[in-house]
Amino acid sequence: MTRLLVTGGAGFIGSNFVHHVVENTDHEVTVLDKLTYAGNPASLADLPSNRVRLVVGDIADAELVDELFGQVDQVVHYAAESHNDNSLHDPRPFLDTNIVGTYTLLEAARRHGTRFHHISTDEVYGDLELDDPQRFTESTPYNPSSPYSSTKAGSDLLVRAWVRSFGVQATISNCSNNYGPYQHVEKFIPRQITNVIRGIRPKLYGAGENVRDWIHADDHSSAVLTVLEKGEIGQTYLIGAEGEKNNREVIELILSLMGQSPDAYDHVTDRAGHDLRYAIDATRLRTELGWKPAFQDFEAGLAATIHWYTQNEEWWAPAKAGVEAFYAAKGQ
Ligand code: NAD
Ligand code: TDX
Repeated sequence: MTRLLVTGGAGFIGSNFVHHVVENTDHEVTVLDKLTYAGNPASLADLPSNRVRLVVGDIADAELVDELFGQVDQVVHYAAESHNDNSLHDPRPFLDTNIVGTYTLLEAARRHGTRFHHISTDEVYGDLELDDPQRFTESTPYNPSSPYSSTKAGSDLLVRAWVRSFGVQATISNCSNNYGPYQHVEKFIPRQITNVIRGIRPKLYGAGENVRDWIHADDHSSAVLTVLEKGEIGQTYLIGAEGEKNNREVIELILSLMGQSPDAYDHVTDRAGHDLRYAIDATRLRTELGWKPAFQDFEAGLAATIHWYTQNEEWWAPAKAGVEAFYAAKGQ
């Protein structure tokens, strides 16, 4: 039995990871989460209290972080400000959490000698042309575009420096776009699903040619567990499941799966600096660590996600009106 500290475990991917850990291991989990607008204790509510404990606090609180590192064997660091559109509106919290928060955790990992896994994103590599035959690999140079992705890139570089300079026992993974249950309604897929449920037309930024490489959050979780168990200290692993789709295709598929006409959506103001395409080559993770995704069929995974939002309106309804007001003020 391993005692895990999961930062950001009340957010979208962190809570999916905690469910995955409870179902597939005998680990005990302490979640450290500030419960920002993006954190929701209801995402952990059905988990056994003898396996999962929630501590409400900030990863930049050095005293609290030090105390918690003294109680666990390994740390998985999901906590972040995660939404690009918010980072264009107000970048400051992204610096405080993604940079200073990660620094605070690394200092504790250094003091305690704790195994540390840092969760990051493919957005640190910038974007690709639509017809570029190459995909991102572990050696692609960093070239982030937004305040969000630049602070994630900064946090990755801090981890690498703490490994090299101080011998911190850390690994990094950079994953592509996740979908699944418990994702905040500000994000693309849940926003469109809940729009359709509410009778609002889905909103596509610009022409919708932008490509994202979709992976189910549960496959992200199994990949992270694999890296924790078999990853080599100091290494970076890219996580992806060959899920490239452009936004127009995704919005049309959501509409069709929900029994609507596939063209019943609006084109709205594009995102400033909008990255064109992300695409992951996960060869290292597959060949060196033997990982493979369980969700191979995007349409089936999306249908299950639509079903979850249809069945769990009380989970997302409190955030919906505020999110739509934020977007409406920007013509989105
Ligand atoms: P999210 O916004 O849904 O959740 C973030 C969680 O972190 C929330 O529970 C929030 O309360 C918590 N948090 C924020 N600031 C905190 C602080 N200072 N102290 C403690 N807790 C704090 O984000 P997500 O989409 O689940 O992303 C989780 C991680 O995965 C992030 O590091 C993100 O960069 C990375 N990632 C996300 C995706 C994606 O598609 N969403 C893809 C690749 C990587
Ligand atoms: O209403 C919308 N309409 C739309 O066309 C929204 C909210 C988004 N979009 C577009 C923008 C993107 O091209 O959909 C795509 C996906 O948008 P987001 O859900 O905001 O995700 P993205 O910006 O790609 O970033 C996500 O994946 C990488 C996560 O939010 C990040 O945390 C992760 O690092």
